[in-house]
Amino acid sequence: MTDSLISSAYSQALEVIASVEPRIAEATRQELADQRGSLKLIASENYASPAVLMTMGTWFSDKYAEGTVGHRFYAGCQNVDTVESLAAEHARELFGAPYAYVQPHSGIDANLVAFWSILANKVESPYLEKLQAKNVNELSEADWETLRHEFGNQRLLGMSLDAGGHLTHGFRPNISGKMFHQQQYGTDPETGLLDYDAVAAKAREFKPLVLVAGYSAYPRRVNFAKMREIADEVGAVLMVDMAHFAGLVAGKVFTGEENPVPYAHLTTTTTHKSLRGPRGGMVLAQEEFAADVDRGCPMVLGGPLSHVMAAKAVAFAEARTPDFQAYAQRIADNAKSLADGFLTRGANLVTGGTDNHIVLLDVSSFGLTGRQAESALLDAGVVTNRNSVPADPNGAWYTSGIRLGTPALTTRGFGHDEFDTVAELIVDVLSNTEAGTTKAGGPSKASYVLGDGVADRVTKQSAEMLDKHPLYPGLVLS
Ligand code: DSN
Repeated sequence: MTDSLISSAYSQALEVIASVEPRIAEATRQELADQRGSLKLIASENYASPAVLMTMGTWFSDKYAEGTVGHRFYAGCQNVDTVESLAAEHARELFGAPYAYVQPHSGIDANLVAFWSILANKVESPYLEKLQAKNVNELSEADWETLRHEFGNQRLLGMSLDAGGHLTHGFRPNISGKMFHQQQYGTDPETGLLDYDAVAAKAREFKPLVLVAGYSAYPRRVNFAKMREIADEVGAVLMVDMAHFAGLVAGKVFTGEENPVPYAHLTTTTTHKSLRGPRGGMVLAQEEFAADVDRGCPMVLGGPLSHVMAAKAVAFAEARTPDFQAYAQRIADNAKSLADGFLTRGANLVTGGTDNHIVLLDVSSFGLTGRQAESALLDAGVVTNRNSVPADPNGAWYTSGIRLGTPALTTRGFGHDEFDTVAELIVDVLSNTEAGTTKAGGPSKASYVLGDGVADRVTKQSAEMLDKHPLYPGLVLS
């Protein structure tokens, strides 16, 4: 029954779209076919449920609702209030957080809201008091200049991009690396693992206002109790970006000191990665930051995406089920199978393995850059993304690594044996790819030559697994 409802709803929706712009309907059909027919191993992607996807396609998209529940800058927000309250309530319960702000449109927005609330809460300035008291007109140009200086002169310590941190954790070219004086901590050069003593030493020396923990390419768990100890010792605010592993927190795979929510002053996340919700962001906060986070819109954000907040509520309702907990555990188990599959075939993994959802494969032993490896794999229907490895000699564009993640294929039902086969197929492609040359005949970091017949061989083996675990199995488009 549900399958036929979903099939007919999407078939009819595509007819409606085609009547206005057939090329968009066609691209939408093609995207489903492409996703169904490839091995999706991008660690930050997943497949949301039809209920989550459908919730995003409604007239809530048409409503402006700047402000917060009950305090909007627009009339007629009673239904948006219902949606936002429910999404926040589900999020608080799911993560055991005192406060949840579900308006951010993306992860970077969530981090900007968190930065704003830390500055607004912690920077001691008489000018800021005036601003918060809404006596904005009392501020002279000189006052504004002082305020800008005070806000713009704070320190942030985050994990470096090549060690697995994120752009928004103080990477120089990102706004976070410009709005703060920043320093970065890395990982141990021998093991690739976080060295808490080294982080603490750096924090003691640098005395940041904000200590950022969390990662987008670090294949290991983090002890957030230790990170909080470091923050407390130097008087910093601990902000954890759990965008990548929120599903593992919600699914109770990361518990105790591996669960950031009780330890962080502010925890930010996206909702579409391992959490398997709609594309969006969220901030969880301890009470002392709630009022400042609540002013994220309009201080930092534009009007909330009410249709996406509704879909967040649906996704959080899904994530509190035993089924989701079992799914989250399978994500971690499957990552281990994938890592073991590489190790038994002699490949190099950053940190030598994984205990989360990420496997970071160093492709330099194959004589390739990450860019060459990514392209050759794509030719064989394996969708990945190139990624820096610590102290990467090829920089952030060409890189020396391939980042792989298990959330998406785990959603399709792939298990231990299939992930071992995925490792075998990837090693097959990379062992049979050679670095190419530039037009002038020199060594190239981008061009590559994939051996004859490899793509066909790998695609055929993938198809057997993909057919066994179809994406949206009941969805048939007419
Ligand atoms: N784009 C996300 C990722 O791939 O990790 C983070 O911004």
